[in-house]
Amino acid sequence: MNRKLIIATITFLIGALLVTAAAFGKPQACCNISRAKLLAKRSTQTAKQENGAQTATIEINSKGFDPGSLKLKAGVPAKITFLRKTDEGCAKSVVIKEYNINRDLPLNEAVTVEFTPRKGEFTFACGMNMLKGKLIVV
Ligand SMILES: [Cu+2]
Repeated sequence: MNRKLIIATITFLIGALLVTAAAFGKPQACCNISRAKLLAKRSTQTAKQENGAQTATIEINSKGFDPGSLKLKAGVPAKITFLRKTDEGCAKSVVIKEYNINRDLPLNEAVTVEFTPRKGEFTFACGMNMLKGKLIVV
């Protein structure tokens, strides 16, 4: 038997188990929103390319950040607008550590952050690092 294949299969099974455990694990106390609910609406959106810039809007609703992940192009200035539409939960600010961004998100007020992304994956999160979303830069 191919040993590499067996190891790959076992690794995959353990990974799948961990993901399942995370998805159905206990809700985090911080945000009053269960993990299952958070994962229910995890969509990916691609930023709109326009006049040498890229734009997108991320809402904060009862399900957390929506979309949960955003695809961006590396090296193109990005203007990402965050709009918090709920007083539920704790996403009253947004932090993108790698780009030194930390902004308050007043209720129903659009807040646009600007940065030029580099290749890689980056997390955006609430101020307590509980609610999270992902930037996928290619
Ligand atoms: Cu939080």
